[in-house]
Amino acid sequence: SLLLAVVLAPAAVSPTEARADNPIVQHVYTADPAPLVHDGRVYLYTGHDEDNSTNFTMKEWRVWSSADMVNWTDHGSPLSVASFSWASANAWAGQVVARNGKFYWYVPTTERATGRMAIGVAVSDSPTGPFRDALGHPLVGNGEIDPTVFIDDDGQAYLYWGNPNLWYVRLNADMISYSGSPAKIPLTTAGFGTRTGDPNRPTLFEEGPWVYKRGGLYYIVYAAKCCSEFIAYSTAPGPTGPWTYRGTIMPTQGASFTNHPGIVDFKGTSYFFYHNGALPGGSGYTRSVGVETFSYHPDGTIPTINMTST
Ligand code: FUB
Repeated sequence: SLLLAVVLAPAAVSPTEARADNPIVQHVYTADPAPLVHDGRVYLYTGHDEDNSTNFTMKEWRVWSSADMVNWTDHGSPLSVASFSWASANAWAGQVVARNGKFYWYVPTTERATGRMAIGVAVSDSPTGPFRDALGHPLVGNGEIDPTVFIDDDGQAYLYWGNPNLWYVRLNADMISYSGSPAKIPLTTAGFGTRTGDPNRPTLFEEGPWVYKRGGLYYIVYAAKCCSEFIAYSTAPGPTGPWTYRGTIMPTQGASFTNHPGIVDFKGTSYFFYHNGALPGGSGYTRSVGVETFSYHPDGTIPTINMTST
């Protein structure tokens, strides 16, 4: 049986007192965290693992928010597989980005016509929805998963995604179309570390990319080396590379076999979101999202971050 949620009205806690209780959500299983800082709150977008210990059973995405990283408000599920007329199953790892007063939610889900994963985009006037399918068809097809979106200082938006390859494309200003063809980011060992034991996958990159910029440095954080995934990262001088492997951030996945990163700064503190199987009944298919605080080293590198609940 699951515990009660940490889902209450926001309380007055100063940023220096901020702490995180883990797992953040304790009444349902959650996975694939994607935080968004907007207007003084952290919005946390997650998947929802149904209680099934033998495969991914994910029908909807969910939204939570907090003004203090302690008390979280449950905003329910404003987007599900059923929101996409062309989709049939699998509400996998997405991300929301704000632009021009709208909120765009990029998600991988199964395309009914092909039976393969595809990336759709939903739009809303509010970070908590309701969200509606912006296109009526996938934005990216061909079995692709795990989109992350980054808007650079010059306004150019980039969509990245992938497993086993890592792709990017330049989004147009409307955020629901793109220019040019998707490009493969070269998965070199210098860029993404060395994997042993699988000649088809010489680098550590597995899935779940999360791209952002800090202090002029571009970061791509990702799940490494299935199927005891850890979180690793690479950096680059620009949004399209060249990427340099920087090492492990979170070495473990708890009782899960996947892990999945999301990073934001909020009220002066840096937060690292992840998932594991820490709730009662937790497993690789019944995951829960946690968060840890961390401080960048002066050179911009990220310290090792350990889970405080597993
Ligand atoms: O939650 C389903 C899939 O598992 C995600 O798309 C991957 O990133 C992994 O977490």
